[in-house]
Amino acid sequence: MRRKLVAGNWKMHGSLDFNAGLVGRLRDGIGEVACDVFVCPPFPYLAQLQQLLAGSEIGLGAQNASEQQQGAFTGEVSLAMLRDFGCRYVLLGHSERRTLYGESDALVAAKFEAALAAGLVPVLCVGETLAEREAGLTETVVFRQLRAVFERVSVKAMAAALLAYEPVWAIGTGVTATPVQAQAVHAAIRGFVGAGDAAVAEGVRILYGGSVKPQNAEELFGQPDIDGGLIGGAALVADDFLAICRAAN
Ligand code: G2H
Repeated sequence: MRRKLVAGNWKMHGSLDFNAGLVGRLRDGIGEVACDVFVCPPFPYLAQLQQLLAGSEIGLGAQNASEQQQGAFTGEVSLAMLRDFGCRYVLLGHSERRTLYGESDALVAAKFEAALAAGLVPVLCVGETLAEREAGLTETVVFRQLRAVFERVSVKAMAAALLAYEPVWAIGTGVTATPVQAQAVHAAIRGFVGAGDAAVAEGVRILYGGSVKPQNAEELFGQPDIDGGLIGGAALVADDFLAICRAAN
């Protein structure tokens, strides 16, 4: 039985005041939540969040990291730095990184390998665009993104990671994949991992991301291969995020 998990991806939102208010409300409500929860603020707020979350059940993650350990890489943030600020998780290969910032499958795979080596839990994000879905290429694209990672690490390594399926056409658009559409891809992803290692596939948690809201969370999380969610917009509204977390109970 896989324990459900809900993660908040704040993207490029927040301020010192906003974060303090949001985390205060999350801490007040987290007692009614039974699943694992973590939030990923922008880099400059990691230190603030480390303090705000001290002693709480809510974990801390980052939205990206460098595959390099240190050196002349202007603007980059290392995995060791994330660890210094209490991060346990790191999102990698989010579609906004892939499409807006040109991150390739190979770069995401290098980041994934580096995150495991640094002792963080990488959250590998995969997903297809609308054009790819309409061309019948959903599995081709998602499997290609997974294969790039398995060229660098063994399938067994996925036991220490999380997966997130995020159809690009459902991200921030208000359009959600139907539970049936999402379940089909989640099952395919689990099958792909299972071809390498059945036990790892059975244990790995696969989150769904893309316009998850309190109104659709319960049905999505009720699907057999959907183990929780990666939440963007709704993670910025305490009542909505907590309702989504409770839907995973
Ligand atoms: C997908 C998701 C969080 P949203 O990007 O990663 O965002 O819930 O706003 O679609």
